[in-house]
Amino acid sequence: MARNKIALIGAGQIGGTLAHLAGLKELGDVVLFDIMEGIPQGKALDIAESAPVEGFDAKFTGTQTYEAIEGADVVIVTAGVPRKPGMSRDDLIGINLKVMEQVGAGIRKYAPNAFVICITNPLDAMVWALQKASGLPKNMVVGMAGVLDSARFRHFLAEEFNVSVEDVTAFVLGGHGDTMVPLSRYSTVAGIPLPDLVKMGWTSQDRLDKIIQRTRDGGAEIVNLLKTGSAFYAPATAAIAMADAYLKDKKRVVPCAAHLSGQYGLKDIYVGVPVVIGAKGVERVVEIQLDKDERAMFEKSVASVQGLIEACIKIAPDLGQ
Ligand code: A3D
Repeated sequence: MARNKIALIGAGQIGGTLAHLAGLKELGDVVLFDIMEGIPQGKALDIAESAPVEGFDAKFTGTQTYEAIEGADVVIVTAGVPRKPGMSRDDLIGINLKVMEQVGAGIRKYAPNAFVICITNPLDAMVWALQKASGLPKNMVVGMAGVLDSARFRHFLAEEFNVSVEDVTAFVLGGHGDTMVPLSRYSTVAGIPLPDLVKMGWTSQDRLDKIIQRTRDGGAEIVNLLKTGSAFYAPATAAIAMADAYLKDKKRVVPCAAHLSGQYGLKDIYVGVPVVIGAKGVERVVEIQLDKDERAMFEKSVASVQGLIEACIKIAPDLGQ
């Protein structure tokens, strides 16, 4: 059986980390594509040279040509620019939309059967544009955000309760951004929902609200610390978990920016919802019941994603067809 092939479009901070993780986990051979000459080649060689020490077998190739991604099973897209302190994710739309059009054309030509995971920001609008530009089936194109956002929430909760991160589950909905909707009643410690933990005196509602806000601002917190880019270790890990679910047909239930065609009363939009990922890509969108407050927060988040998609259509009217 041939090894899987994983194409990484964008070999920057996240792209390099993705390549290293894909190697360590032996997910397959890795092709790093970037417009910057030497960067993907240098990272590919550096990671290949770590393989004898770690003891993993995978081939790493750096390239500036789309032909090299031919036949990829998974494509993970980080191409574009990240934000700097003071910038919102939405400020990136002009540059990154053009990048999605180029990348989409490359995927359409050389990797039309791949499962495509978009990470480029502003996430929900960019994955929408990437699906349109690539023409791939909607269930085969997803955005990574919810796995990262819920991992941030889990980390903060585990610290608050002084328990293992493994026993904390967290649930977030909506767009990746300031309007994301962390859902307390579906987030648990070993199955005990957060509102019950407040009643049990493990934390106060006030402290929980602060953790929720910190989760929403999780990306900005890291941008402000790094000053020269945005988070890359946790975003890469999150996308690799999604690739792994697809390649191994794990049928994992994870929050992703997925295409909606009527679910949650929405059409032709990508937004963060729980989905099942298996060998057929997004195999199912999980529709949960939202209470009045949750619905209102979700609608606010959806409105902000819709605004970004409209901005994309203004810049590139063809995508709206
Ligand atoms: P960075 O280290 O700058 O890497 C981006 C790479 O893309 C660079 O090496 C560029 O040369 C390359 N690139 C630019 N244009 C093209 C093009 N047309 N074709 C191919 N490659 C190109 O950024 P990063 O890796 O830190 O972040 C990548 C993206 O992910 C940014 O848009 C971030 O905002 C985004 N991001 C998203 C999340 C989510 O949770 C969704 C988290 C963190 C970062």
